[in-house]
Amino acid sequence: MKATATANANIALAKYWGQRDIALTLPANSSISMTLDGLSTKTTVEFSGGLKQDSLKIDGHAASREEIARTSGFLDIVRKMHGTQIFARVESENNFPKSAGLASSASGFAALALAATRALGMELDAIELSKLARRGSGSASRSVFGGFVEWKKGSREDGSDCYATPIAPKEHWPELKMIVAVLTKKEKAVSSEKGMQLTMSTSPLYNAWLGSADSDLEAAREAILEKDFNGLGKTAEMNCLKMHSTMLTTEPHLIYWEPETIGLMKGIMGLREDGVECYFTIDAGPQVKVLCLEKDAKRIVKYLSFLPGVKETRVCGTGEGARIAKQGLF
Ligand code: 2P0
Repeated sequence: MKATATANANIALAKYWGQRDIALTLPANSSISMTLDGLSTKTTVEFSGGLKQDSLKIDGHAASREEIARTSGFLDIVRKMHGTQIFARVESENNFPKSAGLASSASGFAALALAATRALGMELDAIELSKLARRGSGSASRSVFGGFVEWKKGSREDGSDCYATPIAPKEHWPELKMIVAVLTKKEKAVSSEKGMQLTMSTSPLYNAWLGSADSDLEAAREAILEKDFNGLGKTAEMNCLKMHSTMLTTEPHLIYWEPETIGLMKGIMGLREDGVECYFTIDAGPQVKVLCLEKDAKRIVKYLSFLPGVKETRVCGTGEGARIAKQGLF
């Protein structure tokens, strides 16, 4: 009745923004991501007949009411699949700040999906696990797999064709790195789910986003398969700016950037003008991630450390998918 799983965060290179079905977490567009080796969540789940409700600890602290409600809602789906009604004790640890645009919900729900199903003795295949993780957080469907991953939006109303699959394993492109620059450890004010709903209903640019999502997806997939660094970097950076253009033009405006975020964007563009190949990408938060090749990573980290507001940098390679861990958190 107890199991522990670890999953890594992922960062999208062709991003997901918008849902065609909120209750089932079905996206309006497909997306492609890289699973990162440096950012992970470990989660232990124990179901026990004696519990009167689910409990949740994150990073050693009792979770907020909203976090418990979201986790319980997800566990209800697992309980329904299994045909049980017993509650669970859940503890989770991130090796990076949660809810700050570093994809903690992706690694968190991928780890929870695997740990919770195993704790109940269920052995889901990777595609079923991806569909289940998706119900907790859309991007978690991608963290089930390592390497480079595509999450297909699917077309069925019940979501049965909406899951992630690997494009290339983590060994495919070892020279590719993503430098995560942490600017603030504050949690974001507007959740991605709420932000997406506001964007879809109010941004005049949202249709343009959907109109170019498929061509960005194709370009990113092809660049990954061909290991075309500049092709991938250009596609990812432009795709990120298109997504943020829809956020900026949402009512009320969704400005996930801090002044230091813009400083880093300009810094990366400046480095590129000086001949260093690197590209930025930013999610629903202020942190900046820099796509680069291993040979340039040290120089870029040094440069970033001189820019205002950079608290921490981590050089990440492609990581592995969700897996069972031997050592539990309790
Ligand atoms: C992505 N994001 O493709 C896009 C790009 C953010 C910007 O998936 O509410 O993690 O955080 O659980 O699915 C963030 O949304 O939702 C996301 P939350 P999710 O990575």
